[in-house]
Amino acid sequence: MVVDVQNDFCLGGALAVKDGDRVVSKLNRIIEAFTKAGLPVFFTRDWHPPNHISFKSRGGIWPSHCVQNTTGAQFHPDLLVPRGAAIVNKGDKPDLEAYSGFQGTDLGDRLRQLNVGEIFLGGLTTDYCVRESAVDALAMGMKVNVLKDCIRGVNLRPNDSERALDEVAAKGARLLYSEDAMKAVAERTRDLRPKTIRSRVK
Ligand code: VGL
Ligand code: ZN
Repeated sequence: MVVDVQNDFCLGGALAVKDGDRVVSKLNRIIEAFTKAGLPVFFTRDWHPPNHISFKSRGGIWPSHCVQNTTGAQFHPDLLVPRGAAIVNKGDKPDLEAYSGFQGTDLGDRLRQLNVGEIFLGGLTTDYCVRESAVDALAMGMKVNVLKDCIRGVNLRPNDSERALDEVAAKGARLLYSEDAMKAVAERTRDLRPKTIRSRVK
């Protein structure tokens, strides 16, 4: 699950987080590995109407960001979004804040339909959408892995990201580096690959 890797959360964006862009190349490697292994990858998008309740113009805490169909709402130009990838829009109701990719979307249903019992999570932002998505996935009973080198936070208060990770870990999420996630996924998909391909890989 790739959370909100959108221009507005990256350098020069309306709600740029420090080093937001730096998650892109690492996420691309894992997106490619999952795609090659035939594993589903979901991309969430913060997708606000121009009058969204979270904006300062309406008394919220954020500058206007990720407004539907603007450049700021587009995925980072270097993010690898495979053709036909599953994209989930959230926060698209004017009067509802929705940080989690599960809130007000069909993501939970889609994962259940695919029999997904475990997710690997990265993207932006650690202290809001990544945190809340992880919490909701845990509440659904899924095993949750947070890719700790593939996330960056807003940090309105200096330690918000750290606290967010402590919170999700306390609730049962595993925090791991993307390298180790790639190894774990390779291990577990090896036996699923057709024999002809397996022998070629050696
Ligand atoms: C987010 C702040 C405001 C996020 C969304 O994607 O984490 N953060 N809206
Ligand atoms: Zn937002």
